[in-house]
Amino acid sequence: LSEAVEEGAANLARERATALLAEGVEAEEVLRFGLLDAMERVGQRFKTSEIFVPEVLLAARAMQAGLSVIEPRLRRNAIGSRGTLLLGTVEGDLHSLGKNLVRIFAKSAGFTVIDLGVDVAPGVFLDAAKRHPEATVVGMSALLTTTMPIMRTVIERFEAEGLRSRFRFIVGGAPVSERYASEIGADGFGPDAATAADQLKAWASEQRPTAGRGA
Ligand code: B12
Repeated sequence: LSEAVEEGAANLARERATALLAEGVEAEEVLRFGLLDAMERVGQRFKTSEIFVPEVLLAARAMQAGLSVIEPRLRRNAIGSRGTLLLGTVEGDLHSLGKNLVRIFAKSAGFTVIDLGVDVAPGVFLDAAKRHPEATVVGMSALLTTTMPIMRTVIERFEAEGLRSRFRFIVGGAPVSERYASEIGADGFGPDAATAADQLKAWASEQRPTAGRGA
């Protein structure tokens, strides 16, 4: 499976992921050793200019194909809705895989996820917040150092519109750190999708944020 992902062979990735599940391999193992490790190697080869954007794009498609096969298994423990998360990759940024994993893990932890997609402008997060009064968490993904600052802009726009106190903000993506998260006024950071889901669960078991927090 990891070879199929590295080679960007989406159909093969789908077939192999299906076969692994049929053989009884756990979805979490397929994710870790079949998909994430492969994408890690793709990242390394991209960094050293051994491969270029088209190959990375094909690998990403193959990873997405594998992800869609294991998604129902990863979600099998879902237990009704614990809350609603607005999720998106920020404006100018087209990286979707990490965000999609956060979506899958959040859903399997029992959250309803409104996935706003990639290249999400601050105004789109705001509109979604207004359209979904049940939402209490905003999750933002950024994979580029040039798009990370948009996360701060989003939080500032929520503050300006008086919506900040309704939400907790959780941020993530390869260049994002705990320190950066606190610098921009986010409430949480997730180095990976599993940690993100743990944070959501911890917040869900607490009370909603009180008015004025994070101002
Ligand atoms: C795949 C990929 C692409 C694909 C994306 C396809 C897709 N559909 O997503 C394509 C080919 C489109 C692409 C394009 C570009 N890319 Co690119 N890409 C990558 C690559 C190789 C892997 C990223 C990935 O999907 N990883 C797998 C996922 C699962 O991991 P993840 O995203 O980090 O997510 C995990 C955590 O970060 C966290 N997480 C993620 N989001 C969130 C959100 C929340 C709320 C939380 C809590 C947690 C969380 O949980 C996730 C799962 O555990 C990285 C290399 C790398 N090491 O990251 C470069 C990388 C991010 N890309 C890079 C660059 C430069 C580009 C381009 C500018 C290249 C170009 N010259 O055009 C363009 C920019 C396009 C744009 N405007 O967005 C650089 C960024 C450098 C920088 N410092 O900013 C990197 C680091 C590669 C490098 N070393 O140079 N890329």
